[in-house]
Amino acid sequence: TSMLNVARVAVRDALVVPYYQPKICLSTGRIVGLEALLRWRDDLLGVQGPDTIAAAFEDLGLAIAMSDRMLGCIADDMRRWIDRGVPPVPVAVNLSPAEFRHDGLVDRITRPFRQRGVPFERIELEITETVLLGRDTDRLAATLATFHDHGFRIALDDFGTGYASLTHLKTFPVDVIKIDKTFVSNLRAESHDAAIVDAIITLAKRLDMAVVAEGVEQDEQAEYLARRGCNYAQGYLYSGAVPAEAAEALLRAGA
Ligand code: G
Ligand code: G
Ligand code: MN
Ligand code: NA
Repeated sequence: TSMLNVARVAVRDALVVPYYQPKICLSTGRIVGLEALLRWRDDLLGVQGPDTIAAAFEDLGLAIAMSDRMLGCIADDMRRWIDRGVPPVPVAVNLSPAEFRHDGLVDRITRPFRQRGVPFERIELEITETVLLGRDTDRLAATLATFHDHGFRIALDDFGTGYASLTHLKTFPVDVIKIDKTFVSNLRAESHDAAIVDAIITLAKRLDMAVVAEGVEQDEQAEYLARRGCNYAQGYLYSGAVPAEAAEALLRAGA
């Protein structure tokens, strides 16, 4: 069955595409960014997310190929938006721990954007704390500093769910903290989650970092976050991840 899986994956590789979820400014309500999220359009299964496919790709040794395909598609989409005069916003790209185990990461990530003349300043690299786990810290700091020097922004994803988060904030060139959606989903004033969210926002501001709340589904959550000074929000309240054409329409309408 493993050969069968390899074959299926190879055949369907061309169906892996980025969808884009808007990032909203909580004070203006405008779209100020997009996050590229991997999707697999399958005729039988419908649209599938990373939960079902990413692990399979990784097991088959195709994590890098999948990432290269995502980056190529994202760079193509951004080039097309520039050419069509779509209001430009930064696009966030998720990097997996597997990618950090391979050499040539900086070259791999920069090439598709350089080839298409997409400015690196428009790319935000999202890194989870699991990427940082068990890695040579000095080497990782140097890699992230190189990305930063190129103009990429660095975001710490799923913040608060990982390990030794606070050390990472002073060791790595972090521009953005993304509050994990588990803290946002039960956000009520006086709750433990509210205390944690408040603390993350305060921390981000003191460190001069932007802060994004993920998984915002209700008006009350957005209002609470805005009141506390959270900069940006993503979530089904605004939009899930949508195909490139729909993202383009959102940018034209809302940016
Ligand atoms: O959008 P969704 O719920 O399906 O994403 C699930 C998880 O998969 C998220 O944590 C996200 O960070 C991760 N993910 C989504 N797209 C990509 C991608 O292109 N590359 C990597 N490495 N992870 C992704
Ligand atoms: O990279 P990251 O793990 O943060 O990816 C975000 C994940 O959260 C994606 O799988 C995305 O589809 C999902 N997501 C986005 N908005 C919402 C939301 O409002 N609620 C929930 N439960 N999940 C969301
Ligand atoms: Mn993310
Ligand atoms: Na996240």
